[in-house]
Amino acid sequence: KVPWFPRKIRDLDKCQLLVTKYDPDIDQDHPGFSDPEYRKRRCFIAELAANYKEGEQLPRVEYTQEEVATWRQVYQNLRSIYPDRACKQFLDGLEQLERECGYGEDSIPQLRDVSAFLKEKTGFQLRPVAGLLSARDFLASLAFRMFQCTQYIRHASAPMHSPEPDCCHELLGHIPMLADKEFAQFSQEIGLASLGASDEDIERLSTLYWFTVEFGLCKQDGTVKAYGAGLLSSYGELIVILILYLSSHSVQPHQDQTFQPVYFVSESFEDAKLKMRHYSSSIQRPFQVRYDPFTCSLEVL
Ligand code: H2B
Ligand code: FE
Repeated sequence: KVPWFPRKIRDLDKCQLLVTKYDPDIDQDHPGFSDPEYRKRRCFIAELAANYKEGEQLPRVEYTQEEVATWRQVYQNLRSIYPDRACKQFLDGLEQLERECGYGEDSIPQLRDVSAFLKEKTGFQLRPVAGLLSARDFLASLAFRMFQCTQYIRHASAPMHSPEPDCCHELLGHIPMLADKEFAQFSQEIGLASLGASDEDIERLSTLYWFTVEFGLCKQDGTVKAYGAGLLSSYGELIVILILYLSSHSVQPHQDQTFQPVYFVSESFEDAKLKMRHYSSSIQRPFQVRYDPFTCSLEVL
């Protein structure tokens, strides 16, 4: 039996299954675990996402001074090492965001503005999400060029690493890459491959996603550069990628708690895309899907 999957963009309202194990309410190692004020604030912002319905205006969040100060620290630290460590597509995307979308250390960009920016560049759009989304729902939204974005920010005591995705991870790690046409295409293709797939295939695609979109490195100009969002939003990881454990067939369970022990280095984006296509063609499904950009819906053949 084929698992249910969304056919039109409005169906993404039903793709909201969260994984709560890294929430500050549950994970004792979360830097905000023993800070009730932080948990309340995170909960308030997550609630905006939980109540959001497709087609509505994206909620704006009035960030506090403390939140902006955390953002500033993250931005300054990471921004200073990007020129050295990030791939060209990322740097190009980030520079456009700084020029055209108000990216900078002084304020946390609003999802509404970022979504409008991306829509013009690659057709990607954003919707708010209340926390770490299940792999199936997360991947399904990529099929519609929709990226589900958290809107709360990490705890002020740990600006350099967060156990769960937060707006620094999304806005700095993921968004600049989604402004690249080729990468946007790659992301949508992983999404399309996931629709109606078995739990085992979702697990495999999720691993593939993990070693590319989250922790991927690629060769550029004779050195190794980062394009994975988990690296680009974590100062420590971006620094230690010099110490590489190279592996090309890394199907390993991932860990969020510490740094990644294994990285996947691709020759180029093109190469990563071909490998992903090769892999997704091995997924057994009794149907084919085609995305219709005019109606933003799927044709199931
Ligand atoms: N949820 C959110 N909110 N942000 C992500 O970047 C994310 C996610 N990544 N859920 C997904 C899971 C990824 O790690 C894969 C598909 O499991
Ligand atoms: Fe991510």
